[in-house]
Amino acid sequence: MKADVFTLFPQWFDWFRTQRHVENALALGHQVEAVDLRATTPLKWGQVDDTPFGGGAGMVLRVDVVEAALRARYGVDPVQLKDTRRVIALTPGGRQLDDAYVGELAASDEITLLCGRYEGFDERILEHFCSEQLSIGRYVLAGGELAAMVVLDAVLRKLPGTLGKEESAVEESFSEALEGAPEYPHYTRPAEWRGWTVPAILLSGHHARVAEWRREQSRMRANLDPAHRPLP
Ligand code: 6GU
Repeated sequence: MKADVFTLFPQWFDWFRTQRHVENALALGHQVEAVDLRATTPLKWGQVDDTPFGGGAGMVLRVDVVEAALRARYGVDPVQLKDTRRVIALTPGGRQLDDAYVGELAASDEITLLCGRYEGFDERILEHFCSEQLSIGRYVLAGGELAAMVVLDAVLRKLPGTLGKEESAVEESFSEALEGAPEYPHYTRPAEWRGWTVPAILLSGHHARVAEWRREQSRMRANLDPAHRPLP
């Protein structure tokens, strides 16, 4: 996986790279690169955004600035670029991120994430340079950077070998292995604390029965919690 993040705040991603599973992914040869939109701006004084036509608050990321950044990076017209790789704009109104979407991205060799700032993107960026728009939920962030980190966190941990234990990303909340249901409850030592005990089945050593209990618990959670309905 090679992920390029176009941003006005590339240094934010220095911290992101120090996260354990991100470090692991990088050590395995995966790449996360923050590309500074300001570095290639065709405008004097390093300008990257401008006031919206028609008036209104805030600033809008310019189409010429994003075109220059994409061209410099990939050496092709960004209008064609989006046909050969996923160029994803991070917008509050985009396709909502879920486990299936994360899986699609994790299966891609290369992805590009575009972070808007201030009021967002000139619409022509979205229309002509992007294959899609992605949102991490129905609320508004001040910029796409934190959303990009959420996406990359979720995507990188799906790549084989980035988590401590290989199978830990398979049977987890909302995964196909659990039929889209939330994960079953976990317990560890001490087996009793303030009179709070652990389900006896987990201490029994019967692996098949433990697996059955977990599936049952997961299904129960899916039915009890309307926010965690199973996949259709
Ligand atoms: Cl991807 N960007 C911004 N700016 N706000 C968001 C978002 C993205 N997803 C939810 N809110």
